[in-house]
Amino acid sequence: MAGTTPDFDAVVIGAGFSGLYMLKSLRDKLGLRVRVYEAGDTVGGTWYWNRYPGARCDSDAYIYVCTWDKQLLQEWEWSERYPTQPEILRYLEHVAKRHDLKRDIQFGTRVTGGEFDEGTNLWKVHTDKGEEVTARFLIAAVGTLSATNLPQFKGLEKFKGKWYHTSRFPKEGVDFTAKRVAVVGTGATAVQAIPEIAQQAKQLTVFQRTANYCVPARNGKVDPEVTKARKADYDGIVKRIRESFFGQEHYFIPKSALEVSREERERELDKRWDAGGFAFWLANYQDMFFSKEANEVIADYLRRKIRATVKDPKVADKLIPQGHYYGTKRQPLDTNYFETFNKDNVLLVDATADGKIEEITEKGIRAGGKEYEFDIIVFATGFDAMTGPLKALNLKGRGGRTLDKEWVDGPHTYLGVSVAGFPNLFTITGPQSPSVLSNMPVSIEQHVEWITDCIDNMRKTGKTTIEATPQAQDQWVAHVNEIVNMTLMTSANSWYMSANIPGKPRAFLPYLGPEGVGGYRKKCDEVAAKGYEGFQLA
Ligand code: NA7
Repeated sequence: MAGTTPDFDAVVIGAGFSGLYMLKSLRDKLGLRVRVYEAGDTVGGTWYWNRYPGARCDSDAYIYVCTWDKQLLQEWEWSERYPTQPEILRYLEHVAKRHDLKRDIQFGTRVTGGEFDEGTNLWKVHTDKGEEVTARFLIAAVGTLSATNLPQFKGLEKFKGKWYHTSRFPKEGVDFTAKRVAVVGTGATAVQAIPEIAQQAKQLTVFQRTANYCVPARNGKVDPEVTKARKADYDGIVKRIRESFFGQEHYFIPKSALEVSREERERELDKRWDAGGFAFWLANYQDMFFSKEANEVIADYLRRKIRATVKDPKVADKLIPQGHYYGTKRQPLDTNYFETFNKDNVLLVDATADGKIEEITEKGIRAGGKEYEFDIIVFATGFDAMTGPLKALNLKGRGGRTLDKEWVDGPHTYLGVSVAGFPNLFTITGPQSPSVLSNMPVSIEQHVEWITDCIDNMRKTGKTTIEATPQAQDQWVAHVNEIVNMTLMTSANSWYMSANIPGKPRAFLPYLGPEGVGGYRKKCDEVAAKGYEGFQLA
């Protein structure tokens, strides 16, 4: 019966940036009864789980914030350009306290399943604590990089030392002093962790499958005058990042990298290199993501930087990326990453082809026919990105359909916020929305506000269910793919392309719209203005 009163108006899964704001909006703006389930024992999401050495944000802190709390924008003082994990966690704790959010969050509880009941039009949600509750709306605020990818290395159970995945580090930390340590992986996480671990460990061996184009973070204190000016201009900043391409104050150079002189190009690249951060990636020549030739001249600049930094030319050769275009894999920001390979206690193992990791042994890792001995192995092997955390919820939509089956060839969503056949389910920063290709808080806030308005609208118009139509979903999926197929992004074996997980169907996971997050926001607003075009409301 559609009239049955549910236990909650909405269940929100996850208490990171997105879950906290979703709770705040539904509870304090709309007055709904909301329950948040969170597997961790406090708030934070990504910033609760990722405690590895060197973990820090790599968007500038002044835009990696809850822009919905204007007073806090003025009050909070970040200690550095890119705050560390503990500092961001403190910030989110403060947000939760300030808005009295914890009273509606049940911690230490993982959602293990959910079914949409077509009789009552309610979601029935199950947890690992044996609870079963009903809710009108189910909102996945589960994050995009939260399902840990631990490759199935043969023999891991035999290893006598200690091993950790970067996304599940112990709270008390790990002491690497006088230890022989392996790091497996060289993505953005490893690039942050390796220089830190190398400072402590007796010997650090890095197993690299794919070398990455890293650019310097240039972390440090922010000039107080700059901070003051930013605080005075926060309304302007928020407007600009919301309308921007990547949710950042970065803008492409409106020229081809090939139409300018070498001198001019070097000057522009130097500027971005010296500024540090994502400017090199996201504020480069506009054809960098489209033209192989334009991409090549920029990649050449980065290769020269690696050679200039790494003393041993053979090691430099190994650290120079091969086989993918610059920018098509997630940009790691580094602080002394390449310099670290100049240290006597650091060894780089090329874990491709001949040096492939064969197995974990009692003593360490066998790769390329050779056994390396370790006290500690750190797996910085990433995540089953974007679709992984959603599939892990074991949701059943109409007719018992599952995301596993519906997404057998990659994600199918409408706007990345809704899935046909799963009424009243919303996915914050879900697959096929800008999400990981943007500054996350900007995309999170856009989705939360859109979902809040949608639910408010449904209440005012007396609707109980909303679901994407299969036609609108098909059109959106085609649009997402059509746009990205015009770029170089699809050529890389990146996690954006689902290529990091064996057997995961190759598909581009986020949305790279022609006008970025600004254009995507406009599109979502138009959908709402047209009475939720592409959705069926009942
Ligand atoms: P990433 O970027 O997925 O990096 C994982 C790394 O682990 C990467 O170098 C992988 O090589 C490597 N990897 C994965 N599986 C294996 C196996 N089986 N053998 C050897 N090496 C392997 O994850 P991160 O945690 O660094 O970053 C994820 C995001 O979190 C980051 O982009 C930010 O948005 C925050 P590959 O490149 O796949 O060849």
